[in-house]
Amino acid sequence: MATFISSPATDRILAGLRAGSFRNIVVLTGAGISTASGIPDFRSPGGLYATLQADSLTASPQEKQYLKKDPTGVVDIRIFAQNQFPYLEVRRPFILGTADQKWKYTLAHAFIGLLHDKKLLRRHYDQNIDGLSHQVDVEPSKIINVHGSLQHVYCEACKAPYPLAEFREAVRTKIKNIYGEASEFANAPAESEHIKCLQCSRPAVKPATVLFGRSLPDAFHEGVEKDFNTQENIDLLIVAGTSLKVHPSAGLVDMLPASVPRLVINLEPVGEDLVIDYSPDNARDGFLKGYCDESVLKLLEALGWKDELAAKYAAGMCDKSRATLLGDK
Ligand code: CNA
Repeated sequence: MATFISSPATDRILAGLRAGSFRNIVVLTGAGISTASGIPDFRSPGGLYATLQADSLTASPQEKQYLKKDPTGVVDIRIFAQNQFPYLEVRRPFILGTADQKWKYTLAHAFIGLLHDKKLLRRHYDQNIDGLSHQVDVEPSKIINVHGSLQHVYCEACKAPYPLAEFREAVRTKIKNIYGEASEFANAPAESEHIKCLQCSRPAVKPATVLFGRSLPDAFHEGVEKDFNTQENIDLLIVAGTSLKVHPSAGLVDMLPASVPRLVINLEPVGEDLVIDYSPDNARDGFLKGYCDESVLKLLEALGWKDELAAKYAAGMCDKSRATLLGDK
């Protein structure tokens, strides 16, 4: 259950939203806004890092050893540059599931859509690569895919693009399944085979997502310049479903004047090192502890926006979020 504890900060944020005085809202999101759709995050107990089976990967003994010690290596350029397989084998169901449009947006995505409908959304900085933020009707220029997207594919070595449909087919037919017979994508070759760049022939093709050790897209820096370094002030920052462990995106929470309130919606407190204040009497930082969808529902009810959101977004959202919204759990 989400807890909606009244505090000076949450009261101030709710009052501002009700009165329509926040018209330049920036939202920073992470994997936790998508977990209701069925996509695991990285750092929770059932997430990718905790469940990684390094021994099942096509990798050298040294690489396996490294990944056992540090599972983040699977999304790190240092491993990918020497071996394409750990990334592609781990990401195979995510790549194929996205191709099959398996996952639908959540209540949290719909809430961001509603902010946009109400002309209150200045920008959505989305660290997720699942594309769900584009399923709600938000102008593409309002969304910054901080860590890239699965919808584009390129060669990590020479940057040449690779056709999306051909890449998905190559992942289906050339990359082995490491998730057992029960996986819905179990139909796979017994051994993995490289997917090579059509231009430079190197086995470095992957979705255009940002690996650890790589720079963020220009769109991120341009957005920060437009949103954070101008006179036209952001008046509310909402941070949802992110551990705030990945920089530089996490640093956005620390780029605003102290007068700008911040609302954190997450299972646990995050960003204390970024000076988010969780003391109950602080007037700046509000905290809605619990599942994003449940906290968003409480927000919608407190604001009287629930019916408006349901009318537009209930039909298209994932089953779990729809059940939360409509109360049929
Ligand atoms: P993370 O580090 O895994 O943190 C997720 C945070 O969300 C944690 O604090 C969790 O406690 C919290 N959380 C999980 N589920 C919920 C929920 N239902 N309600 C509220 N809070 C929840 O993920 P971050 O996004 O912070 O890390 C950034 C990485 C993760 C980015 O590079 C992403 O590309 C990457 N990632 C993306 C996806 C996706 O696209 N859906 C999935 C997994 C990882």
